[in-house]
Amino acid sequence: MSILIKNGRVITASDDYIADIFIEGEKISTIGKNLNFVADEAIDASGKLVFPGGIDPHVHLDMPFMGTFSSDNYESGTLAALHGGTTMVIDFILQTQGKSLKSALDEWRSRSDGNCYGDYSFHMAVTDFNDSTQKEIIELINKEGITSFKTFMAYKGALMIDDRQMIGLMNEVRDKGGIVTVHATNGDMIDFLIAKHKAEGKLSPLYHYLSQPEITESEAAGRFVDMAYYTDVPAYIVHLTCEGALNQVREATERNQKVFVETCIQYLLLDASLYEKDFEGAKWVMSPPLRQKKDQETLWAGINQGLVQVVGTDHCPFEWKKKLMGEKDFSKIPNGHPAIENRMELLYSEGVTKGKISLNKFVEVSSTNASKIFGMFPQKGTIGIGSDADLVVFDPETRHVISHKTHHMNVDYSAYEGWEVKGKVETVLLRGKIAVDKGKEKISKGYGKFIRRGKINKVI
Ligand code: DUC
Ligand code: ZN
Ligand code: ZN
Repeated sequence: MSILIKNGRVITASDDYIADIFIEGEKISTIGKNLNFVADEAIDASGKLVFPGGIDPHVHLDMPFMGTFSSDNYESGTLAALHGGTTMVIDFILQTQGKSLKSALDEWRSRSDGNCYGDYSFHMAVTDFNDSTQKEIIELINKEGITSFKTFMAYKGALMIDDRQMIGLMNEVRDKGGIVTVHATNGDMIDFLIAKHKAEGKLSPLYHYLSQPEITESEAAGRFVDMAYYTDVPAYIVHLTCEGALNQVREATERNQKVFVETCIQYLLLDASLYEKDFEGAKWVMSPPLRQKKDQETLWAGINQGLVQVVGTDHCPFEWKKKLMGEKDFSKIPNGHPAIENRMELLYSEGVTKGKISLNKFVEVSSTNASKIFGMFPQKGTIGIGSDADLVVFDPETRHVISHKTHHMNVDYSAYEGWEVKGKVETVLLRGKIAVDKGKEKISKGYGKFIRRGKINKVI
């Protein structure tokens, strides 16, 4: 099977030119001007952008959490991702405290195997680091191609590890060639504030926000950065939201330390005033919570300063009836919001068309850097000879409105309902196959493949 994409404006993290792209099988085989190749299929991309398929390295599909499961499974979640131009996701396996990493991997595979439309990988969340967990790290890296290890500094009693475990894990992961990632918020401070607000009868979604002030994140980010410095492990902070936390990373650069940072689309675009909408604010109850306008400015600047390398989603949707579990107590609202389908178009529309980031930066933070940081480059995340033909043909002019009535995510509201975006995903190719064309899926469930990842470098 071959496909010729004609006359597109090809955008990578570093380039911007008009060319034809010839695809044979799953790979890009030739890029050039006026290619006179005979192909099984041709796509006219005149006037369109062609960029690498998005990589969202932070999603939670079919995840058991807070007494329920996130409402997108591997089928609906990866299909919605493709509709929005994201061809690969990295999901999180959660170890159950007291059990092995292998048993968690088996459990996650039982839900994901054969069910994905898009390509996927896993981060392994280590929630119980002990002598036997330690022995499993090398196996995951060398045998399974799972090279990133997530830690939680919050959610005590379920997911959180203490600093001693963190140091042990960091040493092991550094020695075996992986990367440690973190949900960096201070779990004890947050638990104290949640208990205080509940005791005072303050139970609305606003108090979810007020239980996780900026200091709870900046303190944990600083502690994590220090531990990563001490152990010299490749390190990555997920869903960083605020000025205080980014300043910890900024300060670390002064001692020549490099820590990778991901923010998520919601922290760039939405702010905490949404928690003032009474219970409707539950739509945006997530951890960390939305912050303030000054934090959005810091994050956009951080992207351009090279301090923030990745924009993900932390996609973790819950249907409205599940959010209602916390109607009388904000601490019972399942944390998370839907965005897997909207990330690329929102980032293009709000970032590129409004002059906040360049087109090259858009590609870098939505795809290329995640590929480099998590050991997939140049197979994924770029347009190059020999790379997987994961491509988006994008109409930069068409305007459309986001709505739960038209999205493909399995959730009955949109966190961006009514937002008008400029720019629309038109055709999406995944490993040389047209996966989505003008809103219609062209592949079947099971086409999505588990991607084994390589060892991690500290520099990208
Ligand atoms: N935060 C969320 O909002 N949802 C899932 C997990 C997390 O850390
Ligand atoms: Zn998190
Ligand atoms: Zn998450």
